[in-house]
Amino acid sequence: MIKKINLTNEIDAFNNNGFVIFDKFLLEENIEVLKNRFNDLFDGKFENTIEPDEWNWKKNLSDPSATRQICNVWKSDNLIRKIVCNETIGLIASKLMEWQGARLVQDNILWKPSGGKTLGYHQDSSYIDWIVPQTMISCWMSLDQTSQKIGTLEFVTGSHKWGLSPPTVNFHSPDDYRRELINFAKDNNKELNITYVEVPPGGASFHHGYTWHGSGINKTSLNRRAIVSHCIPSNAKFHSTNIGGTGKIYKRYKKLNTNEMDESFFPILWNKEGYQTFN
Ligand SMILES: O=C(O)CCC(=O)C(=O)O
Repeated sequence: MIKKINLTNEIDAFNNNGFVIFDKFLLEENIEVLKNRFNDLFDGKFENTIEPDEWNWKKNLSDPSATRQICNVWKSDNLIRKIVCNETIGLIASKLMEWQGARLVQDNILWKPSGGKTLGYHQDSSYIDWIVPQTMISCWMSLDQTSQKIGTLEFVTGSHKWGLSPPTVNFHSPDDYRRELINFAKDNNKELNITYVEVPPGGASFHHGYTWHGSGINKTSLNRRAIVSHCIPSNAKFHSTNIGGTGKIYKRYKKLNTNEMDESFFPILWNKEGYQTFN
């Protein structure tokens, strides 16, 4: 599924920049299969008949030029589960964040068609005040050749050192996808140095949950599709009271009388004892 990777200079690069980019990550043999799977999933055809937790874009109902997104597809599709729960992602996430292990908090599949609209700049960790500690790392895997022109994912270099702001209000299709970022930079006297994730099909990036990121309009005639595995520490717990951001959906998986997270809903990808929920 995923190429084995030995981290060398990437740990320093991640600590300095708040992200790291791999040209080769998903094995080539997966790419066409996954593209076909995207057609089914966005048509509402789910292998396990279970519906994903968030179905933000629905065919014939939603804006056809919006970036299409479905969240927690791993529950609906076994191939997506094998990708987003892959132990290599958990291992790299843990090494970069210096965690004892990593678990999946949520996945996304994203499809930005030709002319597809923006995703507003944001910091992923701002959406998880319902988790302790409020920290995250995300692995973004591309099925297509990406470029600035296709509206690829973009990061503000070093912005993981800027602390955490409240969640972005305009996430889906804002006219000015950098507005909240620019306001923050002005108010806090920060310089913006933007890096575009330009990778071949199967390339990937990992970004820190505090790293500001977003993406522009797809100005090409081609599709831009990606799969994202958002990870938290394997020993993370539910916050006993907070319910901001995505908590209004995912806190439904909190059991009575405990703040422990159940691996049935938040699977372990890798931990230093060698355990994985799915292998
Ligand atoms: O693919 C994109 O444009 C945005 C992805 C994103 O926000 C993420 O992976 O956290």
